[in-house]
Amino acid sequence: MSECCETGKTSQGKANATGKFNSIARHNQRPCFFVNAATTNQAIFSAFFNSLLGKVLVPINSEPVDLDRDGDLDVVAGSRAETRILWFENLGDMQFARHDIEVSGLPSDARLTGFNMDYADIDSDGRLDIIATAWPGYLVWLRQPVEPDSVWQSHKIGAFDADQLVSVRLADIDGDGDLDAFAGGYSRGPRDNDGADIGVDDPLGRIAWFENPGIAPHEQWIRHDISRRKRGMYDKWLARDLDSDGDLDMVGTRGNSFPFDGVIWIEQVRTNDAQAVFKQARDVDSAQMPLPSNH
Ligand SMILES: [Ca+2]
Ligand SMILES: [Ca+2]
Ligand SMILES: [Ca+2]
Ligand SMILES: [Ca+2]
Repeated sequence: MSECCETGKTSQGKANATGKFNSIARHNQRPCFFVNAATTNQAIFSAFFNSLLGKVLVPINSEPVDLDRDGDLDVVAGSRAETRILWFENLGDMQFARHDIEVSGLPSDARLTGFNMDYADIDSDGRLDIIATAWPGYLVWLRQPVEPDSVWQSHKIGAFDADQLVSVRLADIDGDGDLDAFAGGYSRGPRDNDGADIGVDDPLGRIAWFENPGIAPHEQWIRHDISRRKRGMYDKWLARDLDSDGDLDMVGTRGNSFPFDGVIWIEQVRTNDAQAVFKQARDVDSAQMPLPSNH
């Protein structure tokens, strides 16, 4: 729509049924749209200005986060085609400086694209770290160095083996005071049926969480599998105690599984007695599957 809205440049307009004045203006040959609150003389509509932060091939994610902890929001981004993550340092006055994040220690077949990331100071050294998905199936912790332009060391948190791990959310799942990682996978078979030839070693839709080992977070985190089915693209999670019973539940999205796609919540249930780790909401759903043979 418009890249310019400046009151006082109105060239045409008419009052609507509420008595408020909707105007379309043209300023410097660029159309502007704004609403004037005639009764209160207070603006009720804000303009949006588009500024270019940087240019990458196939940008796949960008998130505001104070990565250098200097009190202002920077922007962390990922490029799928360039297989890199980067951040735009907030210099003040809405000026930003691009920094590519150089990472070492990734598994040899890992592709770090920044598709999903979360942020926390995992090792309590005062510097914010990044937890990232790395295709095909890795979850990695990237330790921020003293100088963020130096190399970030990668530590493998865990993996989904045959499955494509695509989502992560940090949350204290077990309530022991440290942040765990909740993750989801992306089934790669047919999206509208289970596929008769889809087997246990194909990339399927998995949900699991990784338990933070506490004082030694550089060690591999224990994976707790929740669900694995033929179809499901679980690519976003939020942690909230939805039922207010004192433990964190997860709100997520599910795709690639027509007609079962949608928004879901997974209730955490704690009991002293052993029970199944997952109970599905529907009687009929995509088939549950065992773990792959190389799990
Ligand atoms: Ca900052
Ligand atoms: Ca840190
Ligand atoms: Ca925990
Ligand atoms: Ca709960």
